[in-house]
Amino acid sequence: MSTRELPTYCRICEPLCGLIATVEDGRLVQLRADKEHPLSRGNACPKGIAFSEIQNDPDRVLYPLRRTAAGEFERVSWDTALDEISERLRGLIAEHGIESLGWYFGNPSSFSYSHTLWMLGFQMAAGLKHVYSAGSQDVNNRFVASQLLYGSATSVPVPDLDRTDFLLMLGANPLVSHGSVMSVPRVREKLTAITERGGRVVVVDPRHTETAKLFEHVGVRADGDAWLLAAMLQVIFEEGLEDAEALRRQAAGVRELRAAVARFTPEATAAVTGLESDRVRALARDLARAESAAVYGRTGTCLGRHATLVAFLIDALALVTGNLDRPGGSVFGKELVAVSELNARLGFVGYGKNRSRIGGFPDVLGTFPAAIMAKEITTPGPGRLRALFTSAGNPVSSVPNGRELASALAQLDLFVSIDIYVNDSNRTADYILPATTFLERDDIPLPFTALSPTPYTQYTERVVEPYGEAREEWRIIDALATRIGVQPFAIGPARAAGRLLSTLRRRVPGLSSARPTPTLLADLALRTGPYGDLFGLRRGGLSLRMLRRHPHGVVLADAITTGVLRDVVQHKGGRVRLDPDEIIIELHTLTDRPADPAYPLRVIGLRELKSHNSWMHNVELLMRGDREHAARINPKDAAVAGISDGDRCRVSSAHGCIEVTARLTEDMTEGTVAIPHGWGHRGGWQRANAAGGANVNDLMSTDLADVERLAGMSNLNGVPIRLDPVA
Ligand SMILES: Nc1nc2c(c(=O)[nH]1)N[C@H]1C(S)=C(S)[C@@H](COP(=O)(O)OP(=O)(O)OC[C@H]3O[C@@H](n4cnc5c(=O)[nH]c(N)nc54)[C@H](O)[C@@H]3O)O[C@H]1N2
Ligand SMILES: Nc1nc2c(c(=O)[nH]1)N[C@H]1C(S)=C(S)[C@@H](COP(=O)(O)OP(=O)(O)OC[C@H]3O[C@@H](n4cnc5c(=O)[nH]c(N)nc54)[C@H](O)[C@@H]3O)O[C@H]1N2
Ligand code: SF4
Ligand SMILES: [Mo]
Repeated sequence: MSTRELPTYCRICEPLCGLIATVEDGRLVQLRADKEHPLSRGNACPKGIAFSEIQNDPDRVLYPLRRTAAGEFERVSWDTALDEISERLRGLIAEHGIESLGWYFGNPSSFSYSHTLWMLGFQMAAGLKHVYSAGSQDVNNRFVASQLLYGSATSVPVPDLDRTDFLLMLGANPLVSHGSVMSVPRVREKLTAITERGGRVVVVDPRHTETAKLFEHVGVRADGDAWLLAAMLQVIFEEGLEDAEALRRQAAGVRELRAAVARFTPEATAAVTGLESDRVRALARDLARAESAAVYGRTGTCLGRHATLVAFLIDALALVTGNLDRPGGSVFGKELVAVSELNARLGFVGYGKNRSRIGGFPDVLGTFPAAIMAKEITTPGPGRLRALFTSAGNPVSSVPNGRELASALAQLDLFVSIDIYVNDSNRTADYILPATTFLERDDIPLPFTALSPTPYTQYTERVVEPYGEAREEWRIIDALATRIGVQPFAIGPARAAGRLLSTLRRRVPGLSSARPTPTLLADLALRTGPYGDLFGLRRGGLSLRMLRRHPHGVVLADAITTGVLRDVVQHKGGRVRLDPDEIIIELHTLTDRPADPAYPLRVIGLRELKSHNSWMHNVELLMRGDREHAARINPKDAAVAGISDGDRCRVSSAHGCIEVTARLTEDMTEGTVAIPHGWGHRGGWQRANAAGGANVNDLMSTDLADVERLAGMSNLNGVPIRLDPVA
């Protein structure tokens, strides 16, 4: 028997904690935290450790599955599956064109460089239009705000946690989520260090969260952030607290922004924010006067009705107070691979290059709002979505109006899913193709270096061979593409990458393999990137070979370099634009949702330590202790509705209704109810199915008017609801 201990890293969420995998005869026996990882230093959460149960889960899909006429799944060979799928694809493309083909890629895809690269290569080479992702339920508003501010969608500032004196955090709960759109192992320590050195952390959240309990809490009303941020800017301008020097140096359009926020006094906004005007005024003054301050917002600010505006105002507030691109402020990390720069030059993906057939929404980095996917399937006419692939996604559970989507999926001519489970979406797929887990593939976290206040990276080989017949997504995409005559990295804008590759192949010994592979592309991108070894020209620079010699990861710098705004901003003149029409118009027209006595409360999301979106409810270690799906309700709201702790209650919105257990807690501000997403399972995962609960997204709307206009964000927070006791 051979036992090996292999360093790798966790790819469930963004800190990417170092792990040690114990492998016996090709099987994973255990995962534990890696003490030698330079940043996570022996820290990992229960989900990371419990991933061994997913790796070894008997419910995993390990062989290609085909759905029979009776609706059951049967095992088929890879060749059968790929041949049949591509034959049907060729038929559909011949009859309806490539526009009839679409893809939805879910959250775990962003933790696999090879999946992302091949997906993008295929999308561009095939000219796919119907591309959707978890991004419209997560972060696309952030990219659009960056496009408007900086002219560069992929340039996103992160809070400089190690040096800041004041962190204003809106709609984020890093004590549970472990941080998002910032890659920070041991995030709790980083946050408490701020207050330990005399600084402040202020958490703006309708719920008194785990994070808010450690620091200062501002209990904003759900979806009130745009008003709060505008009011803070109003106070700062009115009282002359802005950093005039920074504005002169960095910004254009200050006057217009100042005029647009003038009506948002703390008094005028108090009813919408639920906050006393004195409190908002003091917060604005304190932020402006802090030695340094960072402003950071996450999903709580991304899923309301004004998500792009809110993301925009978050950075505007940092800039106006002189805290953008300076130590301790909101800072721009250096990318491991110069994606933003390359994209600025070659224009691979951007914002508003295309419009969706339904609703005319602008694309965000090549993707359309997932909220319209169902209507794109069911609405007849040219360009109708007829064949859909999902990879690493469970959209029925994660996008608004799950029931509508489930019934639309059943109308597809062809539905293929690449996943590790039969989940709540692909249970009606024609084929399910088994993907490898992250332990079964090599990886390098390409996008995350720029999001880490301490820049670092790590390369890992696979630690076990794929179980059963599981295959990496890129290989599946490659095989399908080849069979329908599409070559990722050969056509369209991707040709540039292909050309670069063939030039380098001629010059660099060892780069001679016939087809590009992810490892080859990653090595190339890394070596020619900002930290790269430039094929020997830069001593100590990065290459995969160098990273293989440091299997626990490499810290690349002590801190993010500041003073880089000129390089970040792509607008002519090199200044941050504070007055884009889209934003100024929205500020002028901003109105609160009219009160509806039928739905007096608002629902928001909630993440729990032992859940991960929809896909870790099959893990025994995480489900112990009778976990159940529950709505968190303020006791006063519960009393009005006639509901007691532990009761079953009906939650209704104008769009649907679900039943869940009620948990009364003073943690909720009055008027707001929190319900986790990702429950109510009907997949092939036995324990998850048995865990009960409901799909909270059945309450959410896909009406075009409810999809945020600028970034196509789904409205999942602050949605009006009513509570009723269940008889
Ligand atoms: N109401 C409400 N809805 C929300 C949110 C919310 O806060 N409130 N949050 C939103 C957010 S931020 C997100 S990111 C989305 C998530 O939305 P999705 O990405 O659509 O859904 P997940 O639950 O992450 O499901 C991931 C799927 O990938 C599979 N999987 C796991 N690892 C791999 C792998 O390595 N390869 C492959 N091929 N498959 C794999 C899992 O089995 C699972 O089926 O949900 C969104 N929905
Ligand atoms: N344990 C665990 N960790 C996770 C995940 C998970 O499912 N479980 N999911 C991962 C994913 S995909 C993501 S994107 C990240 C998300 O990372 P975070 O955004 O940090 O995670 P959340 O816990 O959703 O925090 C959002 C907070 O916003 C608050 N909120 C809701 N509505 C509003 C509002 O209108 N205004 C304000 N100001 N706040 C509001 C909620 O109460 C909540 O505390 O977490 C990742 N990490
Ligand atoms: S916090 Fe947990 S789930 Fe996230 S990367 Fe670390 S170990 Fe994995
Ligand atoms: Mo997410």
